[in-house]
Amino acid sequence: MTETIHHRICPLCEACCGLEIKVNEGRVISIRGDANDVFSAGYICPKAVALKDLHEDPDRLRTPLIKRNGVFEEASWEEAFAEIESRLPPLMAAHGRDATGVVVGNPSAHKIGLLTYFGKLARALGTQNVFSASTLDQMPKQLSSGLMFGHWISIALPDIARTDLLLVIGANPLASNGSLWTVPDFKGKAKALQVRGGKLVVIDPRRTETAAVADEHHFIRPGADVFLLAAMVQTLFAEKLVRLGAVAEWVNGVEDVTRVVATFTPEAVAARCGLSADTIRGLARQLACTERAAVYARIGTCTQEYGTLASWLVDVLNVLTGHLDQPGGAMFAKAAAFASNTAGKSGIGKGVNTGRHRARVSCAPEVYGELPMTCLAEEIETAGPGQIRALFTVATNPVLSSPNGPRLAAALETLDFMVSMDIYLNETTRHADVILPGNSPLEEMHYDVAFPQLSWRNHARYSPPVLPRTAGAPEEWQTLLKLAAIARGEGAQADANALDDAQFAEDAQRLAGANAPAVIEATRHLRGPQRMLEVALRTGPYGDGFGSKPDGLNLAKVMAANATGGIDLGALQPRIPELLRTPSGKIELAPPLLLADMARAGADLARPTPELIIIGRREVRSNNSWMHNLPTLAKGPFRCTALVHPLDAARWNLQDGGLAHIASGPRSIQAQVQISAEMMPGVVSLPHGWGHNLPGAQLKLAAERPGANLNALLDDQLRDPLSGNAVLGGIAITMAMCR
Ligand SMILES: Nc1nc2c(c(=O)[nH]1)N[C@H]1C(S)=C(S)[C@@H](COP(=O)(O)OP(=O)(O)OC[C@H]3O[C@@H](n4cnc5c(=O)[nH]c(N)nc54)[C@H](O)[C@@H]3O)O[C@H]1N2
Ligand SMILES: Nc1nc2c(c(=O)[nH]1)N[C@H]1C(S)=C(S)[C@@H](COP(=O)(O)OP(=O)(O)OC[C@H]3O[C@@H](n4cnc5c(=O)[nH]c(N)nc54)[C@H](O)[C@@H]3O)O[C@H]1N2
Ligand code: SF4
Ligand SMILES: [Mo]
Repeated sequence: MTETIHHRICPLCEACCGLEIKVNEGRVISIRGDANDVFSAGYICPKAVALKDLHEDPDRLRTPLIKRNGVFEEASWEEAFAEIESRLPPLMAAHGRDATGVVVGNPSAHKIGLLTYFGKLARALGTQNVFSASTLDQMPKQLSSGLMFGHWISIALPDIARTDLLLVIGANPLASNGSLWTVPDFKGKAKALQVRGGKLVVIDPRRTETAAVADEHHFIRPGADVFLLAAMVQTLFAEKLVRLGAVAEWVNGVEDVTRVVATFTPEAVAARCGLSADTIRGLARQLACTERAAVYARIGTCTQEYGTLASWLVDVLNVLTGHLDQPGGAMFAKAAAFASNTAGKSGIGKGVNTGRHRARVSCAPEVYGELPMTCLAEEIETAGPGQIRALFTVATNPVLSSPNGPRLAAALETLDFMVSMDIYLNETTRHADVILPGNSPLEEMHYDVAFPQLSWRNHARYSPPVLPRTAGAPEEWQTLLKLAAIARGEGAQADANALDDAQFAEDAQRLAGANAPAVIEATRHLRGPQRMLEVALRTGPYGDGFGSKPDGLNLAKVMAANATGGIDLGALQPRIPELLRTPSGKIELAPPLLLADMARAGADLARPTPELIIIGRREVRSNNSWMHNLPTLAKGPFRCTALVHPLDAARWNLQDGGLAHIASGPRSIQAQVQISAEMMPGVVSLPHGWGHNLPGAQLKLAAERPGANLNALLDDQLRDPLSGNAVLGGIAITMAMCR
């Protein structure tokens, strides 16, 4: 066999870099950046190379496992589905649909099959117990964007190629490679901004890798972003710096915002923020007085008690300074496929609602059909109608990734039945009765469903499979369809492709109405996500309209461009009012739900700051909880360390390299101390996703240096009440050396 070259989008983080992968005799021999990629131009980070390790990892599951008498045994796919069929329907018959629950995790956003078919399983179960990593992450931004612009995917992102001032709050794209913002090579783009005379300003309780390359960095007390942002908005009004610019005629609610921020003067918030009033005013003035400027905020501002308010105020700033939807400001992508904010009537819509149902135990409102992940344990533990007895987990590891992981682990043990779709026997899936493995990303075709909606530039890139699939292994969308069929009582025998044809016929009817027969006929040669992609591309904003716009895109054209780096669809373009889907057809600057919540923040302004608090951290060679078993990433210095400022180390007698006991309320962990002047005094930083020392997991390499589980320390009862998002930082702790 000869060497072949393949082009594939990296599925390991939101940057979606184009890779060039060389294969010989069925083995990957090299992975590097694809210099011809129209979107990422050759950029990669060290994780890309680990795709080879992931593919070859001896611990990666390749066959289903069934637990019998407490021991996992390898099983055929038929046996695994038969086991599920024998156990799930009787449970549903006895206890009802809400006795089931389903959790979906982060890697599903990087697999088209999981993303486009997960909903079919959730619908077939018919349960209100739907959970995802979104409520450990970006739900506040989804909610604030939905309330302001009418759709959760309408998230404004910096037009970095043309901006002259970028204010980054609670994000570290140099380590994370960007989030809710697909921007490969942030560092190169930030450098270009500086070369053309622009400025990068970072606000973070740690002098991060991003802060280190910035022109200005300001420490902020964790959790205080809502106050900083409100005071910046207040400054704009007080100093008459408000300028709505091009979107002026599309903005509702400016007066309400003026009123609600009135008491949040820079002086009033300074102490709580740990920033001087002058600094806060200066930030507002810079933003207002720079022609092309944008505010971008991410997980540090979402995973806190006022996550939705902070996410909202970021866009309030972008609107009030005339930077929303303007070149060089905060703009909206227009994706070629699956772009809900291009569907239906242009410029107006139903808007969004929350609380259509509520969590049984906590009464937390549903948001976009989901309940807070931090409600999962209590929904399993608490007896009564609707108690979760059977759980599906799909590409998620909440025992490590969700606050109070040990409580959740104990709860999972009490389930009557648990099925995990995952590639590892890990801290979460060890609790399952059946594990159904997904395929290596190299074995599947891919097209990003979510990230082109959040990209720094519009593009369409398709990746064919690089390597053949293990014989007999279904694709993950086929597994989801089989599980859905079992949940509907149709049994395990049904053929996944036949199920797909039937479902597609229904979908086509819904989407294309009278044209459904023509759409079905035109896509007869395709199946699964590939068929959905063809329909999405052709009916999308750049599509050929199934022939009505012959120059437009279709799957064949996008596939053909794989060899040449994909299709570039140009720089971001203004999209207001076309993008709006609010009932008013306006930008809702002052949604009542958010205005009302400002009183909660106001009442909290004077709360004293604890002496020592903990926040999270990301490292470029790690990814949430599941890449610590890959040799290329696991080597090198130990990364799960608690960064402590020298003053705090002296005060609490903490020694560099030593093991410290960290306690918060009744919970505690032990972590290695690393003294670092990068930290704001009084703030400790520890990465999440570690703690690979739990019995029953099969992660040989990760277990050698397990690290500490930050989420064993965090309180699962702390949430942003509007979005249901977990609070993952700003938690009071005490620290002392272990003896
Ligand atoms: N304290 C703290 N906790 C956090 C965070 C934080 O900043 N601080 N961050 C939060 C954020 S932003 C997120 S997104 C969540 C992530 O939390 P999760 O959604 O739970 O994601 P991971 O921890 O990455 O676990 C991914 C799981 O998917 C499996 N997997 C990987 N690839 C595949 C595949 O191709 N198919 C299948 N079926 N399974 C696969 C892995 O084996 C693993 O079990 O963590 C959150 N938790
Ligand atoms: N290498 C790597 N890349 C990743 C991941 C990973 O685990 N590893 N995870 C991926 C996922 S799932 C996501 S969601 C993204 C997240 O992407 P980012 O949002 O860029 O995530 P972080 O790197 O954790 O940066 C968050 C920053 O917020 C700061 N911070 C903490 N609390 C506060 C606060 O209260 N206020 C302010 N202003 N700042 C605060 C932290 O110090 C940190 O620097 O990264 C993705 N990319
Ligand atoms: S930054 Fe790294 S992990 Fe993220 S997509 Fe690019 S190569 Fe993959
Ligand atoms: Mo995330």
